Amino acid sequence: MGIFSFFSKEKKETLDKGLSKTKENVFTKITRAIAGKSKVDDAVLDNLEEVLITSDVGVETTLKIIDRIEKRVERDKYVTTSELTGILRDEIANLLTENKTEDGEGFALPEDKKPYVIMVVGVNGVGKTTTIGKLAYQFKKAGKKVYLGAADTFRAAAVEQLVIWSERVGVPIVKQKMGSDPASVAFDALSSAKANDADVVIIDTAGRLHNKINLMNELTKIKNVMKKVVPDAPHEILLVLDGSTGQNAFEQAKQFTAATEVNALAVTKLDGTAKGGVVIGISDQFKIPVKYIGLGEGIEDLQVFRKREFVNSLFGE
Ligand SMILES: Nc1nc2c(ncn2[C@@H]2O[C@H](COP(=O)(O)OP(=O)(O)OP(=O)(O)O)[C@@H](O)[C@H]2O)c(=O)[nH]1
Ligand SMILES: [Mg+2]
Repeated sequence: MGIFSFFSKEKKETLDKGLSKTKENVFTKITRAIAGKSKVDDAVLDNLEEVLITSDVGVETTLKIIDRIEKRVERDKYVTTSELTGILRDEIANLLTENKTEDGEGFALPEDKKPYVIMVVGVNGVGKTTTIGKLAYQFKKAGKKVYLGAADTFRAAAVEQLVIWSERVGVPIVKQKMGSDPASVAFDALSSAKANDADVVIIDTAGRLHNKINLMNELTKIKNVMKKVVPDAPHEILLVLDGSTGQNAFEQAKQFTAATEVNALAVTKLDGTAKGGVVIGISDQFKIPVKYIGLGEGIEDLQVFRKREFVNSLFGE
């Protein structure tokens, strides 16, 4: 695979390390669920169901997984409990990769959309600005010309935070003063990006406004203004979710996808949480692909979500 090997040893280490708490949690529970049992029977399956639900996989996805394992146990007659994690890993990976979107190949951008416009949305504190910084770094590393737009004008610190990322990565940023119209910042950012022949422009937005209706109206306004510069923009509306909030992330995904045309998801803060199972549920239940996962605060700690590698890392290979 040479230079096109997207899953290097370093990336695997970051993933394994990031998911270690979730992994530990899941393994401890599974060990408890099969204690004293040599064979996978109904009682073990009941326990397993509880393990998955309490690991934030979500009820619907858990039931699908249990159903698959039940079928397998029926087919194979005698399944030992020592085979269980291997089976779990296979069945979850199969479930996620069946009839679903392909995994992304690295941090790629479509060639025919220039500038490719990414609008980043999500409630406050989930990791939007950080994800933008990490994404900008990856795109730049891939040789792309990147522009940032600081359309979170709600707080002064928000603009400053994105300025710091722009300096760290070494990419231009378009900003105005705090309190200015976010749509106007987006307009300027897209205009500059277009005039300078940029490949990609990433727009930060506020997660907190006076209320939810305001927030949604503002996002609509930003979107509409973008179209004046790039008619088919935004190409990507990336919803950022904080994985460490578990089922809450699920709820946010439901609400946002109902209110805006989100077409990509990023799940952050998977390091330092035992709730990483939530990615499995989100990936299974939303038609929108999980494109990126956040595994730390560092510039390198964003990865393209690859289903099988994720499951392999979680359940050991
Ligand atoms: N451990 C960890 N921390 C993260 C990750 N992503 C973001 N953070 C941290 O989460 C905090 C909030 O991140 P921000 O990027 O400021 O979140 P935001 O969505 O832009 O927040 P607002 O602008 O207030 O809406 C920061 O301290 C980040 O360093 C991650 O993947 N892992
Ligand atoms: Mg922010």
